Amino acid sequence: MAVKNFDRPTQMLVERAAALKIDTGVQRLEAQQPQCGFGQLGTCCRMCYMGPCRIDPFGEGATMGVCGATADTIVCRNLLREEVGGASSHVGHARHVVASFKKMLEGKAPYRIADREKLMEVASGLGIETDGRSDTEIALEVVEKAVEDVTRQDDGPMNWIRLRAPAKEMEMWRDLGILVSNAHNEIEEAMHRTSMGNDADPVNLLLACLRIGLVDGYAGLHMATDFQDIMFGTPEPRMIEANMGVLEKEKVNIAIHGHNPVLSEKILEWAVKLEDEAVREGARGINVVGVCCTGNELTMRHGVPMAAHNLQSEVILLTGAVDAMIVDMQCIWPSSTRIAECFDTRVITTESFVKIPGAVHVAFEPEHADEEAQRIVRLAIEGFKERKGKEVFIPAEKSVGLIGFSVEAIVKVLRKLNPEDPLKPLIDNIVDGNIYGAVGFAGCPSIKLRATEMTDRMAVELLRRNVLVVTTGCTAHICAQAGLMDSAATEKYCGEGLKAVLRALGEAAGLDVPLPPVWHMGSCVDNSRIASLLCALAGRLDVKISQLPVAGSAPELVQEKAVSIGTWLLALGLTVHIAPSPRILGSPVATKTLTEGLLNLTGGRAYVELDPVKAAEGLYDHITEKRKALGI
Ligand code: NFS
Ligand code: SF4
Repeated sequence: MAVKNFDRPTQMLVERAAALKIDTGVQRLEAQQPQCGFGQLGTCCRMCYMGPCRIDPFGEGATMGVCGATADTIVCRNLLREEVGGASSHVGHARHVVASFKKMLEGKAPYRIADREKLMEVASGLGIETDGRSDTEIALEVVEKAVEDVTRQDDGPMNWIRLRAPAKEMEMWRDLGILVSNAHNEIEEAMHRTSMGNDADPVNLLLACLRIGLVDGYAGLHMATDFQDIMFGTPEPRMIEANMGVLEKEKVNIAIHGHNPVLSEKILEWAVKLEDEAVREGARGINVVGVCCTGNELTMRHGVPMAAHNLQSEVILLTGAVDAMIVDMQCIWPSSTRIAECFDTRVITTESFVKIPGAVHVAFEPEHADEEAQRIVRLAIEGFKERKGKEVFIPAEKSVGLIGFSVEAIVKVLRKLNPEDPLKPLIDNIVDGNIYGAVGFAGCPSIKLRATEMTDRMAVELLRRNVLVVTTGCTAHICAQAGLMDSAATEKYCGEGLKAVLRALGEAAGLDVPLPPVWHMGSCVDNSRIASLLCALAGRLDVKISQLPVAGSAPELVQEKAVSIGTWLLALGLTVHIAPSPRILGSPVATKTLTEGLLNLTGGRAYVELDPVKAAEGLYDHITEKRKALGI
């Protein structure tokens, strides 16, 4: 087996797998080598049965598919379909949450409104009358507005764009003709457009990519965050532990994995309520730990430990200490059950459209959330009974971090410094250069780039240059594990200016330590929070988002979802760093448009760089240019 250079806990478990003759992604990636060059460049088409067709990027073989489609057409069609995959996931996630919320309002599902203030903020933003009406009446109208965004047949724009998009950018999108009105229609049209014999114009296809980016951002990310905050509460800062060392041998370990907090919130609730049953079976309690994004949701709202990012979602099972891994939707590796069956671990699927051979399926319906959550927790206790007394293998490492940086929480701290104009202290520090700029990290850990510690090394390089880092999703897990959410990291890694700001903010927050240099803003759908912060800053300064000294990065691109999020950020006018390259290099038009041409349309730009130090330098240079243009 090739020796990778993963962090120690991951590496230990990968080696344990090899010793036990269990395959992990490491071996499977090796078995895939060499991976198809046509696929990597995006020049393979399977849209019809005269194909599959492949275009030779060196111009020596075929230059067109059987139907005459060029590399440009093929690449742009493929890119759009990737984005449809991503946007469907986010819109589907939001729709599931909205549906559960509606059932709750109708008295059919055992949930409640946790953040009334957020409900009122969203309602008034949507133009809903709140005076003299009950919370339920108001909330039902909020639901109606959300449903309109997947049903309306007029020219829109979507309610959630009106609610959350910055004004200047909305105008720009109107001029570009990409202001969308109905997420489902857009997804349908993108599939229609890309099927054989429709759109062959690469530029028109790329504009359609921007449309899907907006669908993703507003009917997916923003909508999901808004409803989740209303239903489960808006995150506030708290201390957490991270890494696989949070598993406890003597407790029933429940790993919750996936994305939808409607399920995981209930599991957490019942894990507490059923603790006595676990104790009767000889456990010292029940330990709920978070994997991937639903882990982030529970971490942000309840301080549940962040056990594993996506790459670790299979290796954590090799500890033998996970009694049940409960999954809902997205990012779940089918290999999980094959590893779980070597131990006493139950993998429990819960969604009708997410089943895995070898898993126990407990259909989770919000109406019966309590019964099903109890059943699931009891399955975990059963797993513990079987495991009790057997050897486990838990790498001891764990780190601590301060997390919970919702925009509301950030503004609350800033208000202590300036009650009337809370963004002013932030802006003053940006102008002074104490905060040279900011970069938002999003997305996944890639088995292809984890060994270079792409995310964590980039973060450190940026902090050194006084660039603040905010993060979501699995890059948040990576940063937490690397200790970058601990205040000690501020002293250790930040440039002097940033250090001073974080010390002052720590004091304002009532802590006797600085704030950490990497701010955990939530799950992947909570990239909406990063956008809200940018929107507020741009609004306060009366500039476009593309003028701010900031950038985005998906340092270890894995998922289609990251591609659609990235496109939304491009539509907002951001420079977005991506590694590895999205599958566009086979198309000269796509490559040029996304890396240069877009600058004239939205101000955004895709930037590909696989070396962490160079990537950080590239983003730093970008920030420098933006600062110059602003005259600061
Ligand atoms: Ni985002 Fe979250 Fe993780 Fe990547 Fe998957 S869990 S939605 S896609 S792998 S960050
Ligand atoms: Fe080939 Fe055209 Fe069919 Fe694609 S749509 S598989 S390029 S013939």
